[in-house]
Amino acid sequence: MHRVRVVDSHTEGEPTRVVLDGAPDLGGGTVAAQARVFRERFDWFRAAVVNEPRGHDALVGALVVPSVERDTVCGVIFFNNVGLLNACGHGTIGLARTLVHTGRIGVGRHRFETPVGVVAVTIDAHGDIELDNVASFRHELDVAVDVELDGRTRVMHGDVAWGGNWFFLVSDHGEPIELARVDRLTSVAWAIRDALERQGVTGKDGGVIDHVELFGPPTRSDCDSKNFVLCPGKAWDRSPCGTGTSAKLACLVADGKLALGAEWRQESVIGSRFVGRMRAEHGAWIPTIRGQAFVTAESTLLIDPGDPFRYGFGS
Ligand code: PYC
Repeated sequence: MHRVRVVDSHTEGEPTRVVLDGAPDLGGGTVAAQARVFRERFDWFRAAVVNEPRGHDALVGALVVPSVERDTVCGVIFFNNVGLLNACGHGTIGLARTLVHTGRIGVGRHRFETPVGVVAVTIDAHGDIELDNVASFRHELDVAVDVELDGRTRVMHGDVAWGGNWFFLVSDHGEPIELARVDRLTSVAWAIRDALERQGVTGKDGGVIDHVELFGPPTRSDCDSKNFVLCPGKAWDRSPCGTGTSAKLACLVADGKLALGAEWRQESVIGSRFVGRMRAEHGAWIPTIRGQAFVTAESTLLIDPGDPFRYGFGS
């Protein structure tokens, strides 16, 4: 029996499963190098940890690995129902909350190595966690895409931006951002993703835009905007998405709509919230995202060699 020790949490509603023990040895080196080994040789482990029958489509995994960057607590590789993520904002906040829970870190500032750079968290005594994300930027402004939806073609516009993952940020989709409408929002965002692929719209250096973010007016009086974020495996983010909010901040600052240091309060489709702000550092823009995470389970996953569905199904 293969045993995998995990701690589950949610960050503003979006679940994270941190793998603490029982993962395959990825051979050390940088976290980016370990992520390549994970992708090429151990996809079965990814599927076993986050997919059915032990997980579900919205669950994001976080594999704790050794790191090489100076002063880092550890490395982390995020993954979801279809593959590896470059980075994950809600997942980093969930990782920090989990490591507080296990006693590995406490109140203060801590650095983690990810495949796309070093990120840091600051944990305060009240439970809020602030993430200093990787440098974020807008790559392209107001790109028109022909979206095939409801049997016709609609032109929509969006910005291409990086916040640790590649995002297409759309405001002229015409859809109310409501929890009761997530199936419709998923169809719209997926159709936009198809259009990006058909038209060859990518991030810098051909980076695949695998997250689509739809914006609308906030429902909460203490927020500036509400979003719906569709992730690469067609699951929607319950939180406002840490990397997605970072990409949004980059666009707002580039447009002159948000001053450096000013707060942006991003509501999610379920009504949770991240508070973000941007600062300039060494010629780059570094977003800070604040939110809360809560531990929901400590468990040991069992992978039985005799179980025909031990790695899930369909992949
Ligand atoms: O919070 O960055 C994030 C994220 C990415 C995918 C799901 N959540």
